[in-house]
Amino acid sequence: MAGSTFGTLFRVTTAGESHGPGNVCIVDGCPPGMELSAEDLIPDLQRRKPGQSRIVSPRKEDDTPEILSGVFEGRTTGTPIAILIRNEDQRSQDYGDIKDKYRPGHADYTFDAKFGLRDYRGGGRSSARETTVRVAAAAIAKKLLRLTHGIEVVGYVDQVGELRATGIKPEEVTLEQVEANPVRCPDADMAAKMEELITDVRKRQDSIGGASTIVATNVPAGWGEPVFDKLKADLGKAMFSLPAVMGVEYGQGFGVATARGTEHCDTFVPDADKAPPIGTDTNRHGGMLGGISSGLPIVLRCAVKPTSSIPQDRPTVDRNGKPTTIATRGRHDPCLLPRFVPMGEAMMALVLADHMLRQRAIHTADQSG
Ligand code: EPS
Repeated sequence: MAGSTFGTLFRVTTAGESHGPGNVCIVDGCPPGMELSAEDLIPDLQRRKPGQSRIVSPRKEDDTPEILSGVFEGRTTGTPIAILIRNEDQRSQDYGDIKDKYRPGHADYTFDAKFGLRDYRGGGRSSARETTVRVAAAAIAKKLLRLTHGIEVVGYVDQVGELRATGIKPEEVTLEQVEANPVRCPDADMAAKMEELITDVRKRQDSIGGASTIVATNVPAGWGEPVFDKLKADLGKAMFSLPAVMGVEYGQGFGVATARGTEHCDTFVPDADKAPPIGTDTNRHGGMLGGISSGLPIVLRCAVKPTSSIPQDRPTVDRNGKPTTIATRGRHDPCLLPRFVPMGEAMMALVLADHMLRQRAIHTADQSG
């Protein structure tokens, strides 16, 4: 399926649209013998689903996953794991008006340009609804990474519009801090301001962008495949495959453009907690050197654009290029960031699970990695 499969050894294929009967994924490559049930998938699906707070889409979905294959007597069998999540609260009539028009800034136009037709209901396959099954698949990846290496992947919101939480230490952020407020910003004071801003933007029938940092701790040194499948290349592809992501940076990120080498390059130091026993005193490199993990936390940050579906009337054109106006009715997120966090974590976990298996594959003889 062109473009719908991700990963090499830990491989995920998704199918489904926002207003069809449901979304499915097939996870191929999960090693046999790992305890797994639908319960393992639920916590992250609950964090991702719409209707969870007053600052996200009010669409009501349970997002209860059904595991259809690949698990026997509570353990993975090593065969493909199929997961189904049904759509339950579609309101396709909301989209009747935009059937032949293009939302500014939306994939409506490019889907039509590509396929010559599109499922216009709720954004079809370009909808964030598709990420349900990615998050389900990644819950398996997260469990595998935790059990084998103690790896934790945690994301958070650090910017909404002009409000930026500075001073957060990425590697110290806990899931509990992130989940303590509906914005998912671990700085509680800033989270309250961000929530107010999102509420205000929604009242004005507008939307707002922001940024999210995703961190993986305990990733051993050595993961990533030079040259085309470097960890930073695969993570970049993973993040850019999510709806609305416009930028990805690692560590010091775009700050490197003004940095001197003497300021940017982290100094190697002995670190007895690592194998090999080497670390760096700072982490401006974002946990990857040469696209290979260094043993330091992997830190990436995504810039996410404001939701393109806005209820205000705006100028656009129809399918024939004739000027008209458009207002989107649907139940849209005024800010994508709070629900972006589990999606970003999911893509990071899928990449890491894939590279864990790839590292294992090249070290079968010496059993390291
Ligand atoms: C979305 C539009 C909205 C959101 C949807 C993402 O869909 P609808 O208008 O049908 O309510 O609710 O998010 C989800 C349903 C979800 O599960 O994430 C979009 O255009 O991306």
